[in-house]
Amino acid sequence: MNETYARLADAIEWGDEDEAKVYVQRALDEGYDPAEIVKEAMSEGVKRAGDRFNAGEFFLPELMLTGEAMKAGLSIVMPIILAQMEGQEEESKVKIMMGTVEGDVHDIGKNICLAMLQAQGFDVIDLGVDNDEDWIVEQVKKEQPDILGLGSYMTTTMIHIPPTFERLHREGLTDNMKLLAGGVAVNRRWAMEVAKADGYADDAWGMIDLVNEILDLTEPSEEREDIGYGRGEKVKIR
Ligand code: B12
Repeated sequence: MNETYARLADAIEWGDEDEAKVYVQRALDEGYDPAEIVKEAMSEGVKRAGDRFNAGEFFLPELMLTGEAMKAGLSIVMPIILAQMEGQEEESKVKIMMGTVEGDVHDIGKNICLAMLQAQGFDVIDLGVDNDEDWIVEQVKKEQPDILGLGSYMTTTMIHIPPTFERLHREGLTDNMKLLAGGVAVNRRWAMEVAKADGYADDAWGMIDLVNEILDLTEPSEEREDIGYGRGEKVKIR
């Protein structure tokens, strides 16, 4: 890892908002790719903070600082990422709804996904955080999205995804809607085999590719490890 990325990862890990901004800006000034800055340096910082939490070295206040430092860094780099994406795609009528499941308030990753989907011209609906099954079903009936993405970031909340998906199937709401699962608690195998999702992506960039493939807006890619794509049929766009 280069010197600037190393400092940026440290700033996120140790929850220093000011340094996070300084090193994001420095990485940009040094010509590094904005997406790579998020994926390589910033994600490494949050991962390390999580590892320290697991090791009993960090507690909730430290995680909060890490979250704030991540947001501070993102406030500089995301507008650039979004500006690069805008105008590449036509406005689309495809509606994508996303939220986190019951008991889960981690929203930084979900918000990145939504911002990038919106920049790609999709019509996005943010369900916010901590959505219980009944609420999700009600919102799906009301908004009739083409794609629903549920995020879980903790092993204690991922259990809500399979019953919610099952219920949406049972109530006949998935004939014209695809279901995606994601978030740090979820991996591809669990999403596809246990939750029976139609798709999984391990980051926001993968999610954009996945959505485009599901909607048949791009050619199918080679078999990839970072995204999963299920049931096969394409969504019929209303
Ligand atoms: C910041 C943080 C917090 C902040 C959250 C602030 C916020 N507004 O989001 C605060 C301090 C509130 C918090 C609280 C807690 N946290 Co916390 N937190 C984190 C931390 C360090 C970073 C999360 C983050 O923002 N990552 C950065 C984003 C960009 O990455 P991402 O979320 O993975 O999102 C990307 C992809 O997953 C994907 N994606 C995201 N959503 C979706 C959805 C779909 C459908 C798809 C396809 C893709 C997709 O795209 C995103 C962008 O590329 C993680 C550690 C980690 N390794 O992630 C722990 C972590 C998630 N927290 C953890 C824990 C335990 C907690 C607490 C229980 C701590 C406590 N004792 O109170 C509470 C629970 C709060 C609750 N009820 O939800 C644990 C969970 C462990 C587990 N059991 O699984 C983790 C993993 C830390 C660890 N131990 O390793 N946390």
